[in-house]
Amino acid sequence: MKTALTIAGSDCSGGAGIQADIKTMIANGVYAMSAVTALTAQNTMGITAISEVDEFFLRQQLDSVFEDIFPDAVKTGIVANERLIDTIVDRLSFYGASNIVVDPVMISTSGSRLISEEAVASLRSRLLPIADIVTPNIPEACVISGMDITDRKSMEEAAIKIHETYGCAVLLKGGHSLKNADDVLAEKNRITWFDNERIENPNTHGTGCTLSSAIAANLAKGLTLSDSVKLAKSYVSGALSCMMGLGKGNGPINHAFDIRSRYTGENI
Ligand code: PXL
Repeated sequence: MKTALTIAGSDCSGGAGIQADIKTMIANGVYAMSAVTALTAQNTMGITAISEVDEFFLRQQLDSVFEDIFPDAVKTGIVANERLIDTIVDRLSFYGASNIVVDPVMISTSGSRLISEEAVASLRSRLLPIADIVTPNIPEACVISGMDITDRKSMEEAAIKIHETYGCAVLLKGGHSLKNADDVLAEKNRITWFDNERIENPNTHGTGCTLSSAIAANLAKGLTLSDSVKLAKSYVSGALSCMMGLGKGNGPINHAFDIRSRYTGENI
């Protein structure tokens, strides 16, 4: 059994963060583990409170996981302050973690600021250099690259710039700002576009968390980076296509869209 670890924040409403990550990892065939960086009180209408865990407790969680069930891949989500980022970088380096996927979460879809200015700086200077792949949306890529991103050409330039600056592969996601779901992957000596039909579902809560966790699960299974991204995008499209429609606001996607068994109550 391949294994993956998410280091991220809890979303009590189940659509994003740790909860989305665990559902995604299970649905993508790996054993899921979690180290919680923050607790959020939120639902599909927005976040009302965030409580960060202290760095010593995060360290205990990471040591507990790595000393026993070594993860084949790691994904990071919300890391709200520099002390937490330092702890993650220190522990992942100490254990020699591989297949590290960084979702550089900064602002929630509902507009809440999720990490401090200082944390953005240390995410760039410390976390990105140890990542295998970073998965910014356009607003996050603008912050990381310092560039304006307005079209495919500038997406490609920004992805290359981030790759050259930090050494990690970059999946720059077009979905947030441009009128398509085309993403560009910049790796060593290679640019790949993933041109996807945009699925007109207003319920997109947790899609970023889901994509990065699916990539981590696929890397854990031994797929190449570009195959991992391709399959992960197809998983997110499937989960969006169900038009699940839970909640009063920006609802979650259906992580279990492809799971049918005697236990789910569906006839097989
Ligand atoms: O999608 C970013 C994100 C990550 N982690 C948690 C979140 C959100 C956005 O709402 O709540 C816990």
